[in-house]
Amino acid sequence: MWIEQETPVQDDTPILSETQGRVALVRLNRPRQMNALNDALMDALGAALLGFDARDDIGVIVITGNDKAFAAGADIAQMQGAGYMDMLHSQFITRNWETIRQVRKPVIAAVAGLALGGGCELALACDLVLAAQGARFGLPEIKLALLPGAGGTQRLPRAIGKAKTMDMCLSARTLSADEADRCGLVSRVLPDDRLLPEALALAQQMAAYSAPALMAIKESVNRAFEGPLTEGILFERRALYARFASADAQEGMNAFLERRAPEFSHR
Ligand code: CO8
Repeated sequence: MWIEQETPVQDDTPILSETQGRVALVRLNRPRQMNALNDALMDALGAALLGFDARDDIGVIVITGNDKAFAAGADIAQMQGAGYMDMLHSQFITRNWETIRQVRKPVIAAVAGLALGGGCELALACDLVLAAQGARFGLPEIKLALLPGAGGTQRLPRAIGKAKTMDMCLSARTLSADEADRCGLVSRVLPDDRLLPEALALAQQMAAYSAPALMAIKESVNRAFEGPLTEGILFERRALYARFASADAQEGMNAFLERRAPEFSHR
């Protein structure tokens, strides 16, 4: 039985996690602070993601928040009073956000409520973003005289283009789920009460596919954002060739031709 969708009771645990089958669900759990992303939460999230990524019995990870907030951004109370040297020496953001980039398995963000600032950037760092109809996305750092610092100015234009990114970052305008969907920030929009069930069902569907094939696709798609097209195409071709060394690809093709369901060993 998965954690219910309503706002969980806050305790000292900044994230809650559980597994069912080959799917791990990680819930951000600072409801009284709208899931503001302090160090304790980001440390715990990074550890959970890397832990699930290392497990052979987990294929897909889902990150969610609660009905009101996926996450309302960096914890402003934690940042208040910090100076440049504090940021520099403590490697603010770098110290506990880079873990997300190390995760090789697919990560789905299931976003209800507000995804603001670092919360929006966290969703952008995931591979698929499923949004509840009532979700809102924004980068309101300009209101604090700050700027998005966890990839927002870099990942967002790659996802939705310069015009919408400038609007969001310079005016702090938030996007509805439907507008975010039209822009390409969101993979799918779902009725509010269907968000988590649909996200988990999608995760179960994906987790039944070959894990190394999923990882190869994720790695290859991410290459599209990191270098020239020629290099990306070459990387993709090599990744395809490598699939032919896998038991799963042989099984997938055999099963198709034998008109039966494949039995993947995730090898
Ligand atoms: N940090 C800390 N506490 C927060 C945050 C936050 N980002 N957002 C909300 N809270 C707290 C409030 O202080 C309040 O606490 P309390 O009850 O103790 O006073 C509680 O959550 C509820 O908030 P509100 O009373 O304000 O609730 P409303 O429904 O009226 O408003 C909003 C909700 C719209 C989310 C509003 O709280 C808000 O605007 N929050 C700030 C959003 C924001 O500016 N986010 C960007 C932060 S900067 C950032 O993310 C930089 C990114 C850098 C990378 C990330 C590094 C970790």
